[in-house]
Amino acid sequence: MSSFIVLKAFRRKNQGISSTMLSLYSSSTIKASFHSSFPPLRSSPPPLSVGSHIRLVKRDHSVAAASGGVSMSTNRDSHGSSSQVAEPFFRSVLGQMETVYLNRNPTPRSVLELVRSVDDEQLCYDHLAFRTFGIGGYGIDSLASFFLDYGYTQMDELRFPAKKLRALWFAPPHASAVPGGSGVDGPLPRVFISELLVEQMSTQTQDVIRRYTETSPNGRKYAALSSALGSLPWEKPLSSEFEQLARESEYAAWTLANGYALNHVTISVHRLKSHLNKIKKLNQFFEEKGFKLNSEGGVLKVSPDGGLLQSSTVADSISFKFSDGVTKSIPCSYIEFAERLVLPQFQNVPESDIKEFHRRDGFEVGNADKIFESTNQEQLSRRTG
Ligand code: OOG
Ligand code: NI
Repeated sequence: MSSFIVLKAFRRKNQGISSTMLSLYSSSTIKASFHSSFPPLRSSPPPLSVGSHIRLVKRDHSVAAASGGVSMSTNRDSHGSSSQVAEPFFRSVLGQMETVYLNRNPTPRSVLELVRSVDDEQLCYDHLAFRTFGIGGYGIDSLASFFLDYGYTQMDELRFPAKKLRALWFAPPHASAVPGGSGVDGPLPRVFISELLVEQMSTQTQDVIRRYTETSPNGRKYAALSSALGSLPWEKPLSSEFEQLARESEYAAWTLANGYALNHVTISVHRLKSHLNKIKKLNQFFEEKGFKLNSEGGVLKVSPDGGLLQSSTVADSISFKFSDGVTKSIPCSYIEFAERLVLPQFQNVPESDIKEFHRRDGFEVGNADKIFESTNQEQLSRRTG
């Protein structure tokens, strides 16, 4: 048994006798839970990068202690044993979120069709992304609870002070994907949820957001349902209120009108099998076909470590009927591409043995900051180059 132990403390509201439970994770459990595709148990811990240890601690909200010999462990990830939402149900909710998204957004629909026409093997989603209002219980947590109940784990926080946003991403549990399954039937995607720091907005903007969230305070309990149905959990706004928000924050206006609807899905580029499995080739392919890619800071967004490469289309517009009867064309959703390169410590692993955990994980503030602009009016009204 390994000497690395993570002590996890969590509270259970509905438990009468013991309100606090401690569970101990041995490193082998961590290996299984740290990423969906860690290899079978090995006698030594996996070669974690410096940042990984910190992430583990953060991820479990726990205290890491180096004390050996404790064999009590809970494998939250073993199939079905502790997930509090059944897999078929979980996947069908994701499928409904995707259906709403595909019905509203023709560009993501054609992008997916085109990729499938070239690459007819498995198409995997790297992540799903959502936006929220960080106020009155409507923030990240309102939607995250659905993913946490399925066994997702909270990972890093990203901050965007200029945009008055913060985000968290969540790693999927180790789940037995349908072999060869694509999209929501494939390997479970990461989840990226952001929230507007509402208290930092002007009083006029806060007033509008509070008006909608406070008059439907229980809407926050149905975030996942709202997303799967594509219905706002609050009343339809006035066009003037949408305009008021749009002047201050494009994100705020988007969220007021689109609510919990899927903001984008991201195609896992490196997991494609054709020549499109290099993001530069994929970008070129779509630009040649006349698709408009988000050009903010350059079409290709590269993390400082060089390992995470991202690009995205510009959001589609949708005709939205406001409560005052005014109909406007407003930004809806987009599709993203992400290529994760093999980490330096795994450079000598044979290509056929490369798994997702060998690659750059997580997100990058600098990339994300520019990807947010995919729904910005400036990008939408840009002419194709
Ligand atoms: C999210 C933008 C950031 C990423 O992968 O870094 C992002 C959004 O537009 O809501 O998707
Ligand atoms: Ni994204």
